[in-house]
Amino acid sequence: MPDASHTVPRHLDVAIVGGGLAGLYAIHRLRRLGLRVRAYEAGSGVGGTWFWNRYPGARCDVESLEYSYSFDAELQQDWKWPERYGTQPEILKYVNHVADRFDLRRDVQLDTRVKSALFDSKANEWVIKTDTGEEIRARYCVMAAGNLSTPRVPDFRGLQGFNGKWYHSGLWPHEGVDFSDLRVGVIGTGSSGVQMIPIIAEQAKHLTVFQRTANFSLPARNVPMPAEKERAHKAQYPARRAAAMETPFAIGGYPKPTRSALEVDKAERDAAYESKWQEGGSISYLYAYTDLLVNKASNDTASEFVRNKIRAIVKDPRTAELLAPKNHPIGTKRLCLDTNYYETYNRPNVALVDVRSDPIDRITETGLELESGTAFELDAIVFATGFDAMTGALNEIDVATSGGAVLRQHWEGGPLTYLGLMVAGFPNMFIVTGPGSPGVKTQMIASIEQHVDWIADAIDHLGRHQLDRIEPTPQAESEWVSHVNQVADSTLYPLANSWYMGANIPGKPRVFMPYVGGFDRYKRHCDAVAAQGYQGFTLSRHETVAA
Ligand code: N01
Repeated sequence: MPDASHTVPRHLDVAIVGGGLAGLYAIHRLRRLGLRVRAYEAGSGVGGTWFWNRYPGARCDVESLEYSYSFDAELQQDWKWPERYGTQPEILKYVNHVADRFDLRRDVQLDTRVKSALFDSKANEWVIKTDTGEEIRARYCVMAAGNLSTPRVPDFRGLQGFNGKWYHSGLWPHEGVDFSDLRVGVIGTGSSGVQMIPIIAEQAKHLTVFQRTANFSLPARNVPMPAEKERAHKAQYPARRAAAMETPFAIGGYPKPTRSALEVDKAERDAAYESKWQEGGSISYLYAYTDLLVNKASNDTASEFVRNKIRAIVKDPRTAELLAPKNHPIGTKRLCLDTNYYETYNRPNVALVDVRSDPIDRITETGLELESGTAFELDAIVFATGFDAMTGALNEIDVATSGGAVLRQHWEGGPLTYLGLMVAGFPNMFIVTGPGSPGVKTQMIASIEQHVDWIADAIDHLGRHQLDRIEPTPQAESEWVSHVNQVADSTLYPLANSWYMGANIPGKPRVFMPYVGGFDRYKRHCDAVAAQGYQGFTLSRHETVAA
């Protein structure tokens, strides 16, 4: 690691934290304004999520023709996605192609973790320090550090003494892992667990899955990209992208539902669910009726349909019942997509263990032990236990101001933002797809582009009006947080203990973090705020003192 502790600070217009999909687009977009920008990335390569999450079976659960950048017409025409849903290696290849094609690499500094960001009010600059000892001074700071980028291994006793190897889905070794002939334990059955379990089961001598919460999963129905589908999609790409902007999930191609699930009889409903089940994909299923995420009785019909599918697929009735989720409505935890997930439990080398009724007590030298004393011999343990979502990455950085504000303290009771884009008391710091934004509930790249475009327009607006400081008013922030909560409370989302609520991290405040009013509504609101002269923000000019 270079020791740059004695080098002079680097001066930028915009410092970007993160070199994933958001950081890269921010470089591209902000450079076009003529700004000096640079992104700081902890990994040794670009790609963020897709750089780190290399576990077996890692694949996007949004179709690739949608889950891709829209900002360049030629890029989206040229790139050929080989399958309906991109695998991690394919998506990482795509991100690297984008970095080269738009000459972004020269402004990404790899192997550099941002440790602190202090707003120097007098100089009107963010002072950023890295683990390489560098100091960067920038007028604006864009936090593009990701929502699911702080992997979390539960605090089990004994892990350090485990004789086998252990892994976390989000920190997977680049050289891959060979589980042949091993007794493997996977802890966690969220999106990552559901994707890796069928593949590890094929390799391992024996696989034990430790499940705390059964999750709903639908078949992805991945296929090689049908040539005609690709041709038709690309022929209408701009219109399809525009149509996606008018949907709650920023994903186009699904007919808008018009009826409540309770307006039709059971036979018709089940036929609709069956057709969605055969089609594959989560949005399609949740879009079957207008009210699946807001009306518990409607949701029950969709939940029970999937539970019955699980009962039909899994041969052992006790295992099937354990896998059939009963403690949350379908869609209120992230709905998983899988390939042969439930079928995997019919394999003779796979066992499911319920760690809700009998939690994991400790990791032993040779495996793990439950509170009841039941022990499992394991050669490898995989933690598919998720992330300190949405706030983890920012809270790991010491974000503060010279006036004494500290972000961790400001967010002690849960994250507070205005539009998910800025925080009161922290001027000139923007967040991409942060808490209070719909990002994680949408096609993420669409949200990234919308957020970064909004941020770029705001910075441009300031420059054109000889202004150099923007921050939300405390009132606008508090009203937005109330609105986010009200919208969440009008849905079924709060009924689940999900990472949306911070529920997976012991001690984290239980606050519903994403905005679930829909991407379409959110975008219109952001546009209106900007059109009304950045309503809810204070824009000002500061006589700056040279550092
Ligand atoms: O993490 P998760 P993930 N003892 O938090 C369990 C995105 N993503 O990495 O539900 C036992 O969803 C925990 O149990 P519970 C996507 O947005 C996308 O799978 O808290 N178990 C849960 O089962 C996704 O939602 C893609 O009771 C423990 C699991 O670990 C997000 O990333 C693929 C435990 C964690 O599930 C996170 O997904 C992968 C403990 N002490 C990820 N602690 C695609 O695009 C936790 N668990 C397809």
